[in-house]
Amino acid sequence: MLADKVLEGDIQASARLITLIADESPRLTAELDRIYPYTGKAHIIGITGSPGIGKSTSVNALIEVFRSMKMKVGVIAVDPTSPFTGGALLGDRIRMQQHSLDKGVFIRSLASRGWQGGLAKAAINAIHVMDAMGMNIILVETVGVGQCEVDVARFVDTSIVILSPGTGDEIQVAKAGIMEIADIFEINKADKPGAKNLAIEVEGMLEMKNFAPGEWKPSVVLVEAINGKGIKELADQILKHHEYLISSGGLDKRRKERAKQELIGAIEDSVRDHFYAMIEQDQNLDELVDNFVKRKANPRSTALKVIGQFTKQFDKAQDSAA
Ligand SMILES: Nc1nc2c(ncn2[C@@H]2O[C@H](COP(=O)(O)OP(=O)(O)OP(=O)(O)O)[C@@H](O)[C@H]2O)c(=O)[nH]1
Ligand SMILES: [Mg+2]
Repeated sequence: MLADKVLEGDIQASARLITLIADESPRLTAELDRIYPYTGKAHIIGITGSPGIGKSTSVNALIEVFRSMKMKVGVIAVDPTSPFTGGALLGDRIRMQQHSLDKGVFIRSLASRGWQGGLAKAAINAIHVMDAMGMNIILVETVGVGQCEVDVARFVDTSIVILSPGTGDEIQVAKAGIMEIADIFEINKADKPGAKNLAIEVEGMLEMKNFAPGEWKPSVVLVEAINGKGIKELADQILKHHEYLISSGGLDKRRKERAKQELIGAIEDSVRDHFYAMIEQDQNLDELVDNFVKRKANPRSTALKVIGQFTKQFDKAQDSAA
């Protein structure tokens, strides 16, 4: 099993397992079952922001800081806009190549095949693999374009949102509810005019929110990722947030919520699989559709009928599996 090698920290086996995840291989369930008990140790950090804002440059710089602290660092670059073999991620790979000989750094990309929900799930499973192989820090880079980064954000411990001056991003942030997911705001490209004003603006937005005593108030850090400026401060805030999560009990809360989401996802998957398998085999379905088309039955009652049939067959399948 690949999973056994993953648990020994084997880079090649881990890379292959992540490929299986991307391919949605049927072998996956058994492999993931094997590693699951060994997950939950890593500090998972999400980094999101518009295309070209400096996510990869920041990740690259953060790798250096965490490596100097002797931590092992995993990176997952999630790209919902390009296909699996797309060129967009190549740039990231080249940029991060300086770390390619370092055994304490493991970088993988996941790109979309057009099914967003699947991509978030793939990212979460890739996080599990990196966690199980012994990475202390896992950085997850997602482009802030839609639902996907919000989905992934629910699966991280610390969420960094990058903004930069002159992009009009702050309006997007306020609108898209990203304000709610950020634990740290990184104002990148601080070498450009307007960075300080943007930081003040974001701090102003934060002032309008009410924080309970002892609650984490998102920090705003000015960074020039390209020159490594402010990266140490960013890393300090990341570690400070982790300490806060541990001391406040927030980490357990987030992990419980995550476990719940994963369970719901697993239930949905398994119901969907059985359901489609049943529909494929069911001759009765044609008749139901006909009645439906001829307006002899309405959609809701037809659906309930089909679900009733499904439940019976599902029970039967469970009995024979037991
Ligand atoms: N002036 C300036 N440019 C920067 C800074 N950080 C990154 N850049 C430049 O911004 C461009 C995009 O950087 P990336 O790190 O690839 O941005 P990204 O957010 O990962 O981009 P995608 O993954 O394509 O969404 C590159 O040309 C970087 O050199 C900075 O602090 N200042
Ligand atoms: Mg990038």
